[in-house]
Amino acid sequence: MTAPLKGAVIGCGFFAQNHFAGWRDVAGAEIVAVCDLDRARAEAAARTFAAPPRIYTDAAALFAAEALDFVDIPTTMETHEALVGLAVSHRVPVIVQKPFGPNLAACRRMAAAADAAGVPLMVHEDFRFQPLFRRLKALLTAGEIGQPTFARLSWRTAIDVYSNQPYLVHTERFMIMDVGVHMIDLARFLLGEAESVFCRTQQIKQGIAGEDAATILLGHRGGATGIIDLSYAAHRDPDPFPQTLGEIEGEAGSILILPGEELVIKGRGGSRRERIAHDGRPWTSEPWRQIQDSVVRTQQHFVDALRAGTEPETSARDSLGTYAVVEAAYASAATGRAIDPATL
Ligand code: NAD
Ligand code: 89Y
Repeated sequence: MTAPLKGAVIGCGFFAQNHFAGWRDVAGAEIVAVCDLDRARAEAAARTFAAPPRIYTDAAALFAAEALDFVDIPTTMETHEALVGLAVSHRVPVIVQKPFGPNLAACRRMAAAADAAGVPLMVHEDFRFQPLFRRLKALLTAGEIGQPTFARLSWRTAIDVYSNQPYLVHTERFMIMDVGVHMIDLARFLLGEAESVFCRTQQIKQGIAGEDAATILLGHRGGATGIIDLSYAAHRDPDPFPQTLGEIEGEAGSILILPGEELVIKGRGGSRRERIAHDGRPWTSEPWRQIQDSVVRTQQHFVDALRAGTEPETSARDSLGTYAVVEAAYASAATGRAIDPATL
């Protein structure tokens, strides 16, 4: 049997708890070291493993001491360029959480550095690995609804996101960076690249630094129109967090994404409903289960790609397409004009 790949996790905060649980379920990898500026967080993380990993508070010391096959970086975006640069300088393959970087220029610098060094770099973009979106993609690929003509991806909630992720109060590029990146990646995954982006942003909650709602109109290269609507200030009963709802229409049918991970399909195979099942992992819980399942699938995809020597779906190179749309959305919101991401 091939030995498991040895990995380290840098960043042991809120969302990293899902990464630790996820790594325990991934085949072909083991975590040998954890690192956080806050020693208590790294120690707590180490205690969650049956074979406790070594503990670091300094990423440079971690890379100097450990022989690693990969590093996982679930820290916030402003730290990514320095940490990815460190990993690349040690020729250690990286999976880094979304948002990839705070702007397109930073994303391009990270992608170029990894490319020049021949070091694999993947963005942990997990929504497309949710079983629901794998099923949706399979239906589109099979031609169930014909050529897509329209899609709406909707994320509207009023959960108190600020308790678990307090840095979001101070983030100037907020809603589009935090959840918009997931929706833009999904739109590219399902409908292909966008050549026109129009966006309007709103700040509804008082006292935060950035936008907490955004509506983005996409013109896709194949001719389809896409709408992405996002809000952290949408008061609903029941609150659908963290579900992405919406619909896709094609020349021969449609697929609705309803609450409860239900697809309503009218297509070449007739009309029917499908409910998407969870993976049944004992450590997942509502309302996060849909995202938690996708964390493990994202990590497994990274490990499988490393072992096979193939480019992962959300490689740095591919993700530049997502972050060009992000940049275009902010530029559109600032100017009131539609922007072609290819011009940025
Ligand atoms: P957090 O602030 O709770 O955790 C980040 C941790 O990184 C902190 O403990 C901090 O001390 C540590 N850290 C920062 N710089 C470091 C460095 N140089 N060396 C070592 N440790 C360092 O943040 P979070 O809420 O866990 O979010 C982390 C990332 O995960 C964000 O980018 C967020 O957008 C993303 N996220 C993704 C999803 C998803 O579904 N994919 C969900 C939630 C959060
Ligand atoms: O930060 C967000 C994300 O990426 O997924 C869910 C989240 O944690 C809160 O909406």
